[in-house]
Amino acid sequence: MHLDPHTMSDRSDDDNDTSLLTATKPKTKRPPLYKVLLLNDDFTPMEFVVHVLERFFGLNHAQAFEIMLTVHKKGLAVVGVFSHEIAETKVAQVMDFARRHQHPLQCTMEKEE
Ligand code: TYC
Repeated sequence: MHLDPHTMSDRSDDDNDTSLLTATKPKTKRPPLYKVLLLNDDFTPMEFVVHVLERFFGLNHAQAFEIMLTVHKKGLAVVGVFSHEIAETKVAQVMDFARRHQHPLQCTMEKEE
């Protein structure tokens, strides 16, 4: 008597618990990336936009001119993809530089899906 391993009083409770398994699953997710977008307007000079792209995004003159033309023709373009903190810094730098030169240039960021 009392030798059956599956009676309620003897059975341990650790072989049918999924919450422990899910709680210890390794997390390998990388942090999200953010696209920095430049928007077209009718007033900011083309040369100013080219300068912004060279100065804050490390593009050479030909690359900067090409992206500026894409924004001018299509309305916007992705000018780089960064961590949240770096993207915020780039947007702030561009917006501040444009404001100081009294140009209406707009720069925004959005999460990359
Ligand atoms: N459309 C502007 C012009 O014709 C040039 C321009 C390009 C403005 C890109 C903003 O993000 C921009 N002077």
